[in-house]
Amino acid sequence: MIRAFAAVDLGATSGRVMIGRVGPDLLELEQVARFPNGPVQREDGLHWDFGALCEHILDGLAEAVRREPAIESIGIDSWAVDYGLLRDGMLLAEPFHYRDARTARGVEKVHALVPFEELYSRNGLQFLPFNTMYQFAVDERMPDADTALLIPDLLAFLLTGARVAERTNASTTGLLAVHTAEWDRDLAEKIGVDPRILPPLVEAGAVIGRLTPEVAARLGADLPVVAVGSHDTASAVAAAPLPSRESAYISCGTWGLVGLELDAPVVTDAARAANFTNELGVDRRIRFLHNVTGLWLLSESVRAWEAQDGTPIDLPALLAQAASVDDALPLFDANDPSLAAPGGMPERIAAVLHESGHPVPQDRPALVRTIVESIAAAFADAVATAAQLTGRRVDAIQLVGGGSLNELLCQATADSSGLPVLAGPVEATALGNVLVQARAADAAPVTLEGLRDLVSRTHSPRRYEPR
Ligand code: LFR
Repeated sequence: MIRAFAAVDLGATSGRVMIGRVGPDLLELEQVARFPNGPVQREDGLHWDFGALCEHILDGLAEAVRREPAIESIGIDSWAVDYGLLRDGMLLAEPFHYRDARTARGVEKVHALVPFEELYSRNGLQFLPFNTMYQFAVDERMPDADTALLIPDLLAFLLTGARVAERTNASTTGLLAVHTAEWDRDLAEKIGVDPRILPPLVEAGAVIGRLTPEVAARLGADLPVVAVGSHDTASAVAAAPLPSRESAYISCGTWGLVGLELDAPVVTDAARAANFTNELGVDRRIRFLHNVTGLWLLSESVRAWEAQDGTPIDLPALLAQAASVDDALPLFDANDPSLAAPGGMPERIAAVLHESGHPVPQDRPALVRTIVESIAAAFADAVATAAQLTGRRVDAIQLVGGGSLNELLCQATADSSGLPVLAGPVEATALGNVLVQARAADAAPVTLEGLRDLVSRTHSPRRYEPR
């Protein structure tokens, strides 16, 4: 029998609503809606256009139910760390975008109260200036709030009225204790955050609640919302059909999340110095990984060129031109902090190259090639570091997400790492979302390995050998 589920999957540049169909030998997605997403500049900084996102999601879900009346539940995943504050069930302000510059003040404030070494030993998180705890520390609305909800939990609240914190995403806040996976209330207090705003934690697979009567009427169905690996990276890794326990993964979209799946966290001095994170995965696996700036560098460059030209850019054509550039090209540090904010990306990259004494590629194909090769070099570096920090001998890299369609990037990653790259599935995040819902409904295997086996039987990867 074929069972159906709805997945809401929000990335930093676009969002999707999908229907997922699952059977003993079947795992399929049907895209119902796709809408753009991105930072919007408001008077007080960079935000997400949350009102527009909600409308797109509700319209998309209504269309999904119209197309597939057998849908059994809804699951929501998104990028991590960002949140909304509630008071008496009302959203106090539009959620900020994690690339807003105010987080720098949050970092200073928190580190003055609790040094980074202590933070790392408690939460196991790599330093990223936008981790939720830094945002909380400078949020002017905090004193008025009674609840803080991360984006997928906030959406689930708007759909059901239930307030929970799904664990995989909670692990990106900085306030989840790495060894117990419970809120570190003492740490919250130390940085001036009232722990009462932190909602009860739930596991991926738990039912969050049923749709409110208003939402059910709008969608034309009364459905439960089920917690999935609500951090998009957790869902992507859950559906990454790793060929063995020794394989590394790269979940490549706006970011490239590069690492290994472990059973227990690694919070050594070396892991801290290498800035490796211990985020929680589905079934409490540890996502031991490092954030590499991924396709953001490319999408922001394309956005700048489109604004300059006043016409859309044909990215596949540009990538094909980039592939045939044969001059030796300079590499830059993809993780340079000056590349984190939106706007003017080609010039920022040129400045980074210039400062490190490298020539700046003169045309777009050459710059695109430099970008792709630099991302691949950073990927290879992170894989090697992950292997070193854990003592594993990595045998292959499973590259999932949008980046798996970028042949130049996949080949360059194989070449730079000296390892085979298995590319796909492109929609790993939505698949992971659907699979966890299906498992909760007894419509899919019980273990993570069983779920991944279904992915590998239904989505064969493309293999790139190192050259
Ligand atoms: C990927 C991702 C990363 C997280 C970054 C910011 O979409 O969720 O895992 O570090 O976005 O939330």
